[in-house]
Amino acid sequence: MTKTNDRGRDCDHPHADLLDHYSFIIASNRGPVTLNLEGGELEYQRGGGGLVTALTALANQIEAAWFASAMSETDRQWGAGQVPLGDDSSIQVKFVDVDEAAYNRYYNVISNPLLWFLQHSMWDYVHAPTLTRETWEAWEKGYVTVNQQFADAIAQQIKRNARPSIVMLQDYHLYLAPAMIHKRIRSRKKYLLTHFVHIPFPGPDDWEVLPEPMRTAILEGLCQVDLLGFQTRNHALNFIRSCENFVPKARVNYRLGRVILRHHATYARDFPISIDPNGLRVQAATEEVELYRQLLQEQTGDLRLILRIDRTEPSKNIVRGFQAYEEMLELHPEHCGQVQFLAIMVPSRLEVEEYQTYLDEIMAAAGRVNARYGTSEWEPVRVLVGESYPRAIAAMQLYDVLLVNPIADGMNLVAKEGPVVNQHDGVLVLSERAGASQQLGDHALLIAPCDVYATAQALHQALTMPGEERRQRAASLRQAVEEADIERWFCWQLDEVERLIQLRRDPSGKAAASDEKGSRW
Ligand code: GDG
Repeated sequence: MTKTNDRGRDCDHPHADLLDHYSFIIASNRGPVTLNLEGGELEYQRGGGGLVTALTALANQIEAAWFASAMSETDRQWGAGQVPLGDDSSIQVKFVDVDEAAYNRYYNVISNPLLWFLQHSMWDYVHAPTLTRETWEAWEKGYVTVNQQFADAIAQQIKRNARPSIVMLQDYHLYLAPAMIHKRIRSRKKYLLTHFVHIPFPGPDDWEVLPEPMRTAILEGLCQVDLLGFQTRNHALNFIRSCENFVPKARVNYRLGRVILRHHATYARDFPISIDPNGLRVQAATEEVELYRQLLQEQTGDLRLILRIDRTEPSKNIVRGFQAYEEMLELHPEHCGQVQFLAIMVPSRLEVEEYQTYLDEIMAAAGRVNARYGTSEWEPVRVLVGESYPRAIAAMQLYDVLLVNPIADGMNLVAKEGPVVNQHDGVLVLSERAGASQQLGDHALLIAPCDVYATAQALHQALTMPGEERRQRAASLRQAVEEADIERWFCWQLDEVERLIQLRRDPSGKAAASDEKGSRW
């Protein structure tokens, strides 16, 4: 029987002591649920995106307060409380009541059109970005303002917590919050700051495009974090390189993965994010998923299935995916009438002009393939636009080929979820610029995302691969995901957090010696 302590926690947990003596604070732009008020009844809908998938899997393990932007009047009025997460778990959510105009500038001018595009190297520099007076206003009266509101709310929570706090900030929306929290609470005895960057972190050449005051605020802000996590080792190195280039007072040490600025050390590490395979299997076994699976199966019939699941997001490279499929049908016409490309698209950021345009381009590219190759009996491409995680899981059970071809992606969780629930020994065709390729590349068919021809050949290779090779690859993918699941992601961070706490207590002790060895870096 598992031993539990007075807080109901598994005593055998490798970090049981840490979990018991610290309070956790998570902060991200988007919370784990969206609230809807339906006929006076409050409904909770699971939030979209990979960050939510990953972090909700942790909710079972830690007692945490999760700060997120209020997105609606319902969120604002509801304010704070415990929310259910689907299974038996729940988490305390606190909405930060951000001013609507400030939020719009922070999200729709700075975070997405500027930082997201910069970090995914998605610009055609002849035309973009063009920073205008509006951009500067959005920086000062949007990005700075919202970060300050988060920092104030978090600082208050740190002060309220009886135990010291471990603050886990998430992603590019909150780059300025660490320095602002530190301004509010000078003594670091009350808290330790971690920040995890879910998207790629480019090197100095990309950051150079941002005006100096913005770049400095971001990099110096991140230098107030104690433990800075990235999806890949390269991203962590890019952070150190960027500090070396643009923060003149920073002292960087590549061997230790450390940047020191004004006597404060920031450790940069790679913690490849993952999924909760058991939780996913439980969801996959629900009646709702079963019904979707039956429906999808009826619609697909005997056709082989190529699947992709993404937010309607330019970095996901959806249009080139259809072009590659079209090229495959041209090069290998034997697949005509035998295969269907199912694209499940989750609407995303449609308030940003580029995203609306991209959705139009997606529909046009799919329509083009259907117009060219479709017959009265065969629809080569089916696009399903809408939100339904159960439907996404059902589709993942059925694919023969999963196409994940982003131009750039921090990790890509679909590449990890698919192999866990798939029932057809499906082959993964994976972009070498997705973080997931670091762990899964050996067992997938790797492609350069801009190479439509090679992607077409990879799709053909996947569809014609002998059964035994499919089985082996599928088993290896599953194993790689199981071995480095979301629990490992969390534990890697806690290992480092414990080491940093030791280092604070005893700067010349054992933790310092492991620092010299570079710990797991
Ligand atoms: C960022 C980084 C990084 C699918 N359909 C629905 C739905 N999904 C789930 C998927 C998957 C998740 O959403 C999307 O994961 P990605 O990894 O592709 O995510 P991004 O949103 O781009 O997220 C990414 C991730 O953060 C985690 O660090 O991997 O690189 O860009 O789990 O199955 N979710 C909901 N409704 C659907 O219809 N709610």
